[in-house]
Amino acid sequence: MFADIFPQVDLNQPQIMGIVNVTPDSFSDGGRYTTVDLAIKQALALEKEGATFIDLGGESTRPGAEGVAEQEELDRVLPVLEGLRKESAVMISIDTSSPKLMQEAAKLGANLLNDVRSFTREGALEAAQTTGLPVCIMHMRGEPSSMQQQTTYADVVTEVKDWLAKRMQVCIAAGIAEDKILLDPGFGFAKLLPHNLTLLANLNKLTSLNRPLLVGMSRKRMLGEITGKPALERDAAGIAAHLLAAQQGAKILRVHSVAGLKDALQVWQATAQALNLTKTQDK
Ligand code: YH5
Repeated sequence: MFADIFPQVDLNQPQIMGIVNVTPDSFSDGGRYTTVDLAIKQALALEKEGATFIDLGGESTRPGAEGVAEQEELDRVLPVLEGLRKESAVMISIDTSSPKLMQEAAKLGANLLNDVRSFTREGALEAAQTTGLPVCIMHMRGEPSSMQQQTTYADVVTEVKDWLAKRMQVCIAAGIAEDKILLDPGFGFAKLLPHNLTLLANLNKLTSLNRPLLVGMSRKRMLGEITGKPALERDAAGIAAHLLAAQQGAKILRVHSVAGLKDALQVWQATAQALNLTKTQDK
């Protein structure tokens, strides 16, 4: 159903996307080298654990975060992309809203443009279209700095679904092929815990948009609110949440910690295979 979007990756099976944040550098040249090198090492380690995608981001979009200067974002992300591309054939996703970074990243061999602002910045839609790369559009309201002041929904599942359908049509009208679009409900973006839980419980309803679903809940506040645990102790909760998403048809699972989720998916897939064998024996 979702053949041929990415070379060598079958989106009919759930895939794991490992998150690599290219964190702020120290001002010394040595600091920048270290940051780039560490980010590449982190990406290769996540690939070894089972990630088929790496999401590279140079801007914090957590609730309340302010934007980063565009040139600084380019300076953070591009050296990591260039270095990782030399060392690995892993699918590289670029988490950015910057049209300039989208275009430069495409030249350096990026495989996916992942924009939490869904290509709404001036020139972003055109930039994305020009690259010819697949794009992920994600539900959000406003900006990360203000989104948690816009959390009123009558029916969150229907509103997110209709918003994604509309935004997909805007992308198609701008010349982006429908079969290059991925969709994401945007867990934690302009949403409170009940909205996030309702979306997770009803994620299967988004599959009728007939596009691959990407989801990211890793270490987010919703998992903290459920478990009472701080960010770095939320990975087990994240495994459960992403497995629930995969069972409802999510195809790319965006996480900080890959190995545990890989195991969980293998247990599910082995069990599903056994169920098929049982059904065959039954008839
Ligand atoms: C996403 O859902 N999220 S950046 C706050 C946290 C932890 C994690 C500790 N980019 C998504 O991961 N791209 C981000 O509190 C994304 N979908 C897509 N497609 C936010 C993030 C995070 C924020």
